[in-house]
Amino acid sequence: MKIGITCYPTYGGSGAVATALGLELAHRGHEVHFITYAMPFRLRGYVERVYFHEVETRMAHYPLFEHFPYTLALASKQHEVAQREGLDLLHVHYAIPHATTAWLAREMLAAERRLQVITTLHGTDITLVGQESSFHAITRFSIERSNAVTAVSRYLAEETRRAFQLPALDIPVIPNFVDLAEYRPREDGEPCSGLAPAGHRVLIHISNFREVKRVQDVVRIFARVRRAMPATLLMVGDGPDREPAEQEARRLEVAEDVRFLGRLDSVTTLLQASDLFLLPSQTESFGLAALEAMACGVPVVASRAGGLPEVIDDGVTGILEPPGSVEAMGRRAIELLRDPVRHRAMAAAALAGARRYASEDVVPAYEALYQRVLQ
Ligand code: GMT
Repeated sequence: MKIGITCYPTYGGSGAVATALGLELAHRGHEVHFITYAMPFRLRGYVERVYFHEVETRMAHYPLFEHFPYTLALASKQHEVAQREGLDLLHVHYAIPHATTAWLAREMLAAERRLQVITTLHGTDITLVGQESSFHAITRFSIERSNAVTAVSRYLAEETRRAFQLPALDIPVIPNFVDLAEYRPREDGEPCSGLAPAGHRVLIHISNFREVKRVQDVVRIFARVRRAMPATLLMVGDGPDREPAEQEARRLEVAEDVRFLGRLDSVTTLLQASDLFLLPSQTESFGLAALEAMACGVPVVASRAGGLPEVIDDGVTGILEPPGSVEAMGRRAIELLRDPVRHRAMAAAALAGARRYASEDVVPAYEALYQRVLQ
């Protein structure tokens, strides 16, 4: 098949999933065309059957456009690539604006031939952006006009039907997936990372530091752990709440043991060096970063919110507490870290839990959906 993929190329779960999917599909013999404004952050170097088409984000010397109409440029590029490369389908990740521009591209091509549009919903496109009054109607419209819509968790499928009053809409759940060859526990004998002083337990958080991630809670949970034992917190990523998190670390007098590492493309070595992953988000449709941690044998302390309970089994593969319950998350993290036998058992269960989401088992579900839509 010839598949066009549009996603946000920046640091975030939906772009990571879309890129991993494209690479897996190419590996399985399909031709994949990424259409977006920058090279997706996990797409690096030449890969056979993978192409990147850059969308313009500005126009020189045209003062009328105070705000460049990126969505129109994207729709035009999707149409152009679909026509020139003979794409069978456009698979767009994150509804706004990608499902809308894909619909436009399909309409532009309609006189010549059919182009199928598949939209994968990832989370905040439904739970935050799509429910803003300025986007609600167009999100609903674009979802309804897609030839197929998938969601990354049962929670998100249900929330979509509820928020857009589409009770009968078929939304197959195709969960996020992980490459178990890349995300795997550190093997005995592999060198340690030297990320923390000897004797320190290592806690880690990875995100885009947006409000929904509650990164200050990450620091608060860590501060409790730090008072109980020597520990280091690795903060990976960047975004609007990085500065407040740094301030919180100083206020709680743990700044010395919190390392802000910024955005990193590859996080496997860091995960492999960690004892706990912290994800106390307000909500999470799935929690891809949690899955990647589990695949490295790292138990996750997370919020009992959104789709996280579908990924993490409380008390077995990780710890779940309501969003904002810093005290309970900190207490249970300390109990776990103080009990090496339980920690080992939970790490092994986390790894086993992650195996349910192996890329080789999940990617064929997308291929089957493409085939169904194309018939
Ligand atoms: O979580 C983010 O801030 C990034 C966002 C995205 O769209 O890039 O992530 C969403 O999609 C991920 C991939 O499907 C999910 O694993 C995340 O849970 C989801 N984020 C939220 O629902 C907050």
